[in-house]
Amino acid sequence: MFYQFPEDFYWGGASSALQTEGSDSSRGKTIFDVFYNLAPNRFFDGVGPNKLADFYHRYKEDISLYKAVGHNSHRTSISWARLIPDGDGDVDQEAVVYYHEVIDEFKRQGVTLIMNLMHFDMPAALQAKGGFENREVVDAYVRYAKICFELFGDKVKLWATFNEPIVTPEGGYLYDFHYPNVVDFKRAVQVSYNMIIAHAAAVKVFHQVVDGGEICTILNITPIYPRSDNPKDVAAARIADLIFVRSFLDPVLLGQWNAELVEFLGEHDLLPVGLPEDKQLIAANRVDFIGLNYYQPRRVKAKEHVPHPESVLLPESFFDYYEMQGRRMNTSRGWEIYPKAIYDMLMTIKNEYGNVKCYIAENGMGIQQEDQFRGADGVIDDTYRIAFYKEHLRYVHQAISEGVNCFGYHIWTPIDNWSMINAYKNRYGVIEFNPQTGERKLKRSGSWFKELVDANGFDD
Ligand code: BGP
Repeated sequence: MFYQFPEDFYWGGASSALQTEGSDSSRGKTIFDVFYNLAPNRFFDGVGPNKLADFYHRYKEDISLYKAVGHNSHRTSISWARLIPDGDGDVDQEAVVYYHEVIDEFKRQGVTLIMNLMHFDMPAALQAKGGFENREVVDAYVRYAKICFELFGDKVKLWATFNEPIVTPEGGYLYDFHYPNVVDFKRAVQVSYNMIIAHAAAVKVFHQVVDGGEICTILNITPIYPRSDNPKDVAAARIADLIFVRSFLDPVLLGQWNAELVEFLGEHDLLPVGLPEDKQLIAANRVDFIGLNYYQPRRVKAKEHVPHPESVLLPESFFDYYEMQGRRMNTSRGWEIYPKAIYDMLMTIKNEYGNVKCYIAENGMGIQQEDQFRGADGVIDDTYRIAFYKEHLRYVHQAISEGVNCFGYHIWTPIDNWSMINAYKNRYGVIEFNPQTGERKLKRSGSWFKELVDANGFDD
């Protein structure tokens, strides 16, 4: 069967400033520079945010490579700390020139840009003031957003406020995998709340400043399933769903907080502090479309012993092997591969959120020690990645045929890149990047992706 996608479908990939540009110029410090200085051993192989692919100097070549693998669209981000090194002060003019050049180059090469404002990379100077726990930092974010819209809004018409905003409270305030390494549920809730306010205020400014533009946020609303029919597991999965999915999805799409979540937080004395006008701000500033990142589902089981109320909230990640072509993919990211969840996620948007326009903003397969799959011709023979994409795209296709308003599919990520704490451990690219030599080289999946886009679909 041939899986045909709609006309003008957005095929492309995603990246972020912090993970690609490099810190060798005047960029201000971010929380990842601080974290790396404090604890380099928390980063895979001790590799920090200073060893990057140097998109900052090589962007023309890299955009050509995106084209070479067929991409007609791309999402990246502006580095807040590059544009405004201390987060809230002077705008760096070198950065303004740089981003204009990058945007122009995307246009010149015919790649439509979706520009994101923040991809986990809070400026260090603002984190020192409390990060998103501090309402003044919300104002600094809105100022940053406005500056970006004013500078670049006549050239870029599609924007995003955040990539996976839940990761900031989840990693920085709950599970200790990102700086500031706080573990405090109440503070995590306050950070989430303030980020939603920041988002809504940025959406408001966007519509005042950018003519004919559309703005989204990009959420990893990973579908959540109970591990069994046991009512305790079902109840735990519902709580995880409220916290990790509905917390952002409801305010950005419905313009209101999820009532069940508010009740739950109230019962556990976790309610955040806000201002009376916040409700109205959220209600009046819903997104124009939504970006959806999907990697793996969450499978939740209730803890048997619950010493603290929050313990029940911690879903355990589920490890699985991926069997493909006789190879046991135990080198993979360790994330379960469950393609149907991408369909479930899209159907949730259609059935529960008014079928708002959406696109898959990240989907990809991270492989460790990928070098072992290099063929005799020197090319990484990542047929497993091609199979992974096909399995997910079949479900995206099915969702579209059932009426989901999905206009694109972006992979994470075109060129292997550095990642916050995991550095170069998991390789996702359809183009190989060698961190030692700086060389870029198409993998087999890169050539396949180009064929996919040229045909606007695939045969299977
Ligand atoms: C997503 C993030 C990306 C990227 C990806 C892979 O959640 O938006 O920035 O990091 O995950 O993560 P990792 O490289 O840690 O496997």
